[in-house]
Amino acid sequence: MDRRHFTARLTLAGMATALGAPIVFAHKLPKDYLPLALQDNDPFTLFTKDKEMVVLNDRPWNMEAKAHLLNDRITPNKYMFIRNNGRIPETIDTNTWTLTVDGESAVGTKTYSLKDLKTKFKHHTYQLTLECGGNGRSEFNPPAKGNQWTVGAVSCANWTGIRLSDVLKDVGVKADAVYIGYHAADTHLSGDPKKEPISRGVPLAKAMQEETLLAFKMNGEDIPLAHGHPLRLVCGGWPASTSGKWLNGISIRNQVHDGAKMGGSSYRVPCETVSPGSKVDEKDMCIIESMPVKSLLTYPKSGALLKKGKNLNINGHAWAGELAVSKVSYSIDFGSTWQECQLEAPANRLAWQHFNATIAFPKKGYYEIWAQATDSNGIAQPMVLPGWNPKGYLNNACHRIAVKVV
Ligand SMILES: Nc1nc2c(c(=O)[nH]1)N[C@H]1C(S)=C(S)[C@@H](COP(=O)(O)O)O[C@H]1N2
Ligand SMILES: [Mo]
Repeated sequence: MDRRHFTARLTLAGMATALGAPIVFAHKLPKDYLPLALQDNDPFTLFTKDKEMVVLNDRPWNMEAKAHLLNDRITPNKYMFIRNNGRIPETIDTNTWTLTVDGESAVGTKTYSLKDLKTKFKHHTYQLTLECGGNGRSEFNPPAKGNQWTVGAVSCANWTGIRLSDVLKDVGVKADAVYIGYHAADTHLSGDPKKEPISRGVPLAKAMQEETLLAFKMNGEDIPLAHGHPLRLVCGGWPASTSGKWLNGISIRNQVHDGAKMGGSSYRVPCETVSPGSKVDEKDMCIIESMPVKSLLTYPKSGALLKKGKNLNINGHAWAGELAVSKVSYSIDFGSTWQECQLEAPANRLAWQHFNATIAFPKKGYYEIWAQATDSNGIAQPMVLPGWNPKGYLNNACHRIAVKVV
């Protein structure tokens, strides 16, 4: 794992961010000397992640959770997946950080300091589900290139910030605006400063939703470096690629935003179902918007042993993009029969919903528990893989865990 590549390029400010404290005698620090606390660092320490998290790539850093690590009602940082397209910015100075709004803005280009944003606009907190569009990619066949996410590229944290709509109203959105695009401070893997690693966006209607935030806090604290410190766009329920980290710009567009990773097969799927392995023309690809209904069994851990005669309490979360989840069921007979779970209402729109059930097993032996969620439009998760697509997005097949009754 090439962690030196990350730490050796750190500036003093970058080191202080990674250390979580300023280096008091920084002016005495020998040139090219890496502080011990960073030398000993593995990505888990560096990003304060649990050691059970799984690293999928180190250039750029990508890390996912295992299902049982996501059992908390609100995902703590240590279990939150990391998905980066480029290099994490090395120098973050919150005193000089700005957000520039340009494009179809009535007042023209306007720049806000972090302080302006925090003091000028009202603060709001929401629990927002963020799932990578590629979560579940590892199951597709023929396989798709990219991080081989299993089930752990999803989180639901408490995000605090200001409404993007308040800022858009502050500049005034011109009548021909239809979309917004984000710009961020991470850098392209090639090192080319003119290239953005990713610059995606959402239609104006999504940007104007009350839950769409410019966030500066996650779970009550400054957003951790890997998750977009000091400012992040958060668009709950949509592919998490629309939630730009290290945000420094918003462009109001009079056309669909055409930044990096908006075209081709990036975060787009065939508009109509295609047979696995097909080549799909660019013009037949559609941008992923609201994520599909999905659920995750977070307790027990797959492979659990249970004493015969004991009941098993299972629990997990379910989410459905812009929609709510109306029902979650479980099966212990490979989908032949289903029982309904208890399902809680979401803390707010776009937050995942918790479910639980108590299962009595008929006799000793091997079982699988399958969970299936249904959205408020009556659409349920498929039991097997949904439609194949070139980049392996949107796998919302039912999650399954194994249990042995002994
Ligand atoms: N600036 C920037 N924002 C970004 C990305 C990125 O690489 N750079 N990755 C996106 C993708 S593809 C995902 S899935 C989410 C991951 O968010 P997380 O790392 O906080 O879990 O961030 C999104 N926002
Ligand atoms: Mo993603």
